[in-house]
Amino acid sequence: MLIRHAPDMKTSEITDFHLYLNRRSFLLGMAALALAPSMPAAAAVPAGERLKATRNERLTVEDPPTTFESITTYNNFYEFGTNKDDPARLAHMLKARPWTVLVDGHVSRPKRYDVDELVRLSPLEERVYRLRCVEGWSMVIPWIGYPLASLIKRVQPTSKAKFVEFTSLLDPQQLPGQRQGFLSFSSLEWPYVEGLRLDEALHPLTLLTFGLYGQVLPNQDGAPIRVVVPWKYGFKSAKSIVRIRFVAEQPKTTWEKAAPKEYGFYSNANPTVDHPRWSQATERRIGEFRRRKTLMFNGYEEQVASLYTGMDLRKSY
Ligand SMILES: Nc1nc2c(c(=O)[nH]1)N[C@H]1C(S)=C(S)[C@@H](COP(=O)(O)O)O[C@H]1N2
Ligand SMILES: [Mo]
Repeated sequence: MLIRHAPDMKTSEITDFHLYLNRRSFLLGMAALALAPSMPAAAAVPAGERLKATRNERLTVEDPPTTFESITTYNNFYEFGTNKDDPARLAHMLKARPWTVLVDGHVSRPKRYDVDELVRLSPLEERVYRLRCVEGWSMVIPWIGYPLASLIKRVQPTSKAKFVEFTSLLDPQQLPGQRQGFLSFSSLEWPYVEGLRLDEALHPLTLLTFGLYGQVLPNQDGAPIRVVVPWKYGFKSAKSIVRIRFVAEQPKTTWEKAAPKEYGFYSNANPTVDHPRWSQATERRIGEFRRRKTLMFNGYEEQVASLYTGMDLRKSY
């Protein structure tokens, strides 16, 4: 996101800083190639364990789903590298089970959950959602999960809880992108941290996911547990979560810390608010040729606009 050029970008818009990053990326990439023991070639995506769910027709979009192949081979998961095919190539390094998630902070019933306990906490639904990446591409993904609100109600936030912070796994052994010098730039702080306002986290569209396309989440898509917030840019949907913390202050997110002018806390998909370096008016749906118009709140305006009444979405980008 920070480095890759959005398709709409003009060369003149690329700052020296980003040119520097790209050159550095290339050189480091060459160095890594020279040093790395022979990496396994891109393996075919293995068939995952089945995960049963009931389709929620009401909250399923009509757009045809992106192919399983694309959903699992074209990814953003910087813990494995910045190229779209890095996660599919390297995500086998992640051990998604056993796995626990600490749910704590301002709640009456904090608890460390085993992920398999979380899977069974509430009935699993299949919901086909759009995913719009801030870089200008989009997908349609049949997720399996249940509303994050079900878990939130279970742990009972206190009146002090105003925001929810999501923390992804920190483990350079399993996540090579967290190793010193592996990525082309050092501007990202690990672990990956994201956040939502409590009312956004409680919104019925916000999904805690464990699978997609009828099977458990492939590692590259955020196994074993990932939050999905379909009206926001993709980076708000943190992968491989180990902690969900209820806090009083707005969390400092990874991308906000890296480039505050480019990636705000809200990051609602909005065709009328451009990224400083490119337009957000259109997107390329993976698998399609022509660009589509980006929809306000990624097409979920009717359901979520009321969360933001009275807010200036240019300021709270
Ligand atoms: N932990 C973590 N979560 C992450 C990311 C990441 O780099 N690390 N990338 C984000 C971005 S930028 C996008 S667009 C989506 C991509 O999800 P997908 O690869 O399943 O399509 O994951 C988001 N969640
Ligand atoms: Mo993204």
